[in-house]
Amino acid sequence: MTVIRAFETHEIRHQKELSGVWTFSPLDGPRADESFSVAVPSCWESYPAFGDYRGKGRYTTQFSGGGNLRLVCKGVGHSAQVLLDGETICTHYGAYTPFDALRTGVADGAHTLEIIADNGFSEDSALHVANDYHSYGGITRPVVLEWVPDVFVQRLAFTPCLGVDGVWEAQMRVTVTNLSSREQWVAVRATLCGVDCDFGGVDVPASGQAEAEGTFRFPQAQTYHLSQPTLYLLKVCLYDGEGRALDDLIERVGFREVRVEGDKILFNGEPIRIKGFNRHEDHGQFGSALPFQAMDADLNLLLDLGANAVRTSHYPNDELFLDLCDEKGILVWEESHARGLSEKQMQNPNFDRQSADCIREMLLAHYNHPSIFIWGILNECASDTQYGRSCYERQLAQIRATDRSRPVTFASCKYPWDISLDLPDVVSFNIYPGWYHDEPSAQYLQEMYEWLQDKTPGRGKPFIVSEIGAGGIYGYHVSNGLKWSEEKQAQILDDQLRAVLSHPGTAGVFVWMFADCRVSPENFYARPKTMNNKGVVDEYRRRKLAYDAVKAVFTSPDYR
Ligand code: ADA
Repeated sequence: MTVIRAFETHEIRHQKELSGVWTFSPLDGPRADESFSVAVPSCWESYPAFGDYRGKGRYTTQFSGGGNLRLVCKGVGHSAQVLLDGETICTHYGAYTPFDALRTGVADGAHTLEIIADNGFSEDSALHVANDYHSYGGITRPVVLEWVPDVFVQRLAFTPCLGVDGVWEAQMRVTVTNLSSREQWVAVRATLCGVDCDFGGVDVPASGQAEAEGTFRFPQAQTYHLSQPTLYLLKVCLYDGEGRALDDLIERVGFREVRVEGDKILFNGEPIRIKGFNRHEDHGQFGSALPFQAMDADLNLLLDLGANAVRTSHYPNDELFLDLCDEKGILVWEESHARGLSEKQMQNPNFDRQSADCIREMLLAHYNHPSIFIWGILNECASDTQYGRSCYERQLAQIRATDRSRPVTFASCKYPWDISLDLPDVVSFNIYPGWYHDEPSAQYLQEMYEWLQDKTPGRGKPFIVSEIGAGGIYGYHVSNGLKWSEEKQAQILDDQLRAVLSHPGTAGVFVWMFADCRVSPENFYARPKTMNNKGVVDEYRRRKLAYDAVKAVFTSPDYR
């Protein structure tokens, strides 16, 4: 079985992981309606017969039980229709965020669960489009079945804050759902760091939700430092009038603060210097459905490379990956889904709704991860047009309405035309000197920096170089300076990295990218092997010369 989270999320609520062997039937193409046994989670591209399948596929399994059932899907690529005993119980768009379906009073006995996944491109899909990464198909993250009582904990939001006397405090909000048709009273209590947190009682309206809020002090709490990432289990429990425990939810939290001051990003009051990597959820063997061990191995390579940060380009990641970042003290730039959309693509009638859903689901699911230090949106979209700007404005406002405890940013490539740099807290640019053009890195960066400071409202804000990079094909060795060789890639990265890290005006850099990834075949003409080959390791994590080049810079005493 797979691992769902890096810690137990319930001691009271009964959960059953539905990972395992399911039946898969493609609904389109020459093998339509044939049946195959497949692993869940997985991508259908991992099966030789479906390596390039684009369309719909039906996944089927059975389970037994009854009562109030909550089905949680951590990720289905990219659209899902979920059916219980033949009846649709929910639909969802977007491969990279979790969703759930609730069914009350289900009769005891055997049940059939079907999930129809669809990775097709059409006007209906504004975010999953032919792109410089692959929109894999299938149930790509775990599926979990939960038995919930009539009143249960929907979610829990934890916001730490350092008190004036140096003692950690936290504001907590518990959302409680009532499935029954009458109002219900419950008491809400939590434990954290040896403190009992009493939220009092809440009346939860029939078929509705209520919130319990409180701010508590934690004199024993140790600060979450990147070098010593101390994590605590926060256990919330609901009780009825007789003091009987009804339901629980456990989150894992850390006490730390992120703040922007002038052109610095402060983590617990100290300026951070980002030495990071962009990473796609992609692996030669597993597609986007990386197992726990492969995620862990990726992060171990990142640490070996001397990196301290990862950008989840260009979509929210599996929460298990975020759990591991929390544990290892790796900073995370988490990004909502969108890459390189033109103004016309942003005008797709589904764009606003699909983006807003993705952002909402990302924030609700990932709010408590201490490693996430910044939220990003809309990589390289139309921040240079009025219409595009209005989308950036809306999306940043949506994030700030939920989370004021982290800065927000977007990675732009619109130098020198960007008209949206007044909007984010942190300004970020993707640059490729030496790869897409020949201007020397240091000179190009300095020109951009002067333009930012002299001509834009981005002046004085922290500035991250969110991408630098160059292509290199694993095993292609020539020393005549030709592009795509490992030698040339290593040389360009060395030059770009030294230019960025020695520039006093930047808060740091994210290398594009960690590992080679597959791209949509529709983009193959600019991408040898139908891959984006800018990884410092290839899709099987074999090291290129760039690995040692980046490691040498990241670990050099010159760039502490
Ligand atoms: C962009 C983009 C990446 C990738 C990269 C490249 O900056 O953000 O997704 O496409 O360029 O490889 O050119």
